[in-house]
Amino acid sequence: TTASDRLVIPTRSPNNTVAILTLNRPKALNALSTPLFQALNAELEKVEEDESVRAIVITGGEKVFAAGADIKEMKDKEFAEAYTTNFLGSWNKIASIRKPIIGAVAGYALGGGCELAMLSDILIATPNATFAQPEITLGIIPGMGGSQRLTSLVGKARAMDMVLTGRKIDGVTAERWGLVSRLTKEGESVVDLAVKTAETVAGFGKVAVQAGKEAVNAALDLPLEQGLRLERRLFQQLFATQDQKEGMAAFAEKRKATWQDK
Ligand code: CO8
Repeated sequence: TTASDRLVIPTRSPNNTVAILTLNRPKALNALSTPLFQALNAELEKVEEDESVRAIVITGGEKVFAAGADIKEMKDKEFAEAYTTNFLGSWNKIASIRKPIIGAVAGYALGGGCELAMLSDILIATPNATFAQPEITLGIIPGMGGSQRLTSLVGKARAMDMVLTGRKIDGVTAERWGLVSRLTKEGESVVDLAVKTAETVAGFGKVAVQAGKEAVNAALDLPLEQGLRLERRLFQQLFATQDQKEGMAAFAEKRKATWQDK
């Protein structure tokens, strides 16, 4: 296979610390077929295990993120098969990745594409990107967090509006609603901005970064009291790391910290 028939193309940032995974099914607007998801999961597993990777960018490039699950693949599915083979259940893999994931969205992020984008830890988009949960127009509903994560991110009224009307929102609105944290400026590449952001994260100690990700994600799952307890525990545990000693010594000595990842 050549690079152009790979469904997910893995590359690296110039300093090698950021793995960039580019969805590559342009003729189908990166529709998320089972083979594409298998390829993405395989790449995620590789980069999760690779010590040199400190942050991950997931993108479809500068034109389209993903126009949803593959409708042609789903069209004739029956309940028994979908249920017993756990159809699309492996999409959840990405939620178990401990390294920080930065999503870079240009163009369509629809249905499963919007849900995949929301699974990023930090989401970056172009102002004219398109986010929607159009499943209702196909006689279904979101299946990978579009009714759950979206509601935590944007609140009930907006999530209900998107899920029940299939309404499209642009990147500017997505940023205003809190789905996206940064927008590209005129002429700026969304992948470059995501890589730059990923490099910033990759420049910090691995232990603290992982703890920060774990703690923020806990806020979406746990009641406040339990979330605060988890945060406090992780916070206190970081005082057992050399990176805490180094980070604070570097501040006192007015120099840049050198992280040990331990
Ligand atoms: N699945 C399969 N093929 C697709 C998809 C898709 N989701 N989206 C686009 N394509 C294909 C088109 O069929 C077309 O192929 P061909 O050239 O062979 O006809 C090619 O991509 C280009 O698309 P268009 O010609 O339609 O391009 P346009 O620029 O005219 O339109 C749109 C772009 C508006 C994005 C349009 O393609 C569209 O509406 N696509 C479908 C969007 C959609 O409804 N997505 C939601 C899918 S449902 C879903 O994601 C459920 C997720 C549940 C997750 C469950 C996990 C457990």
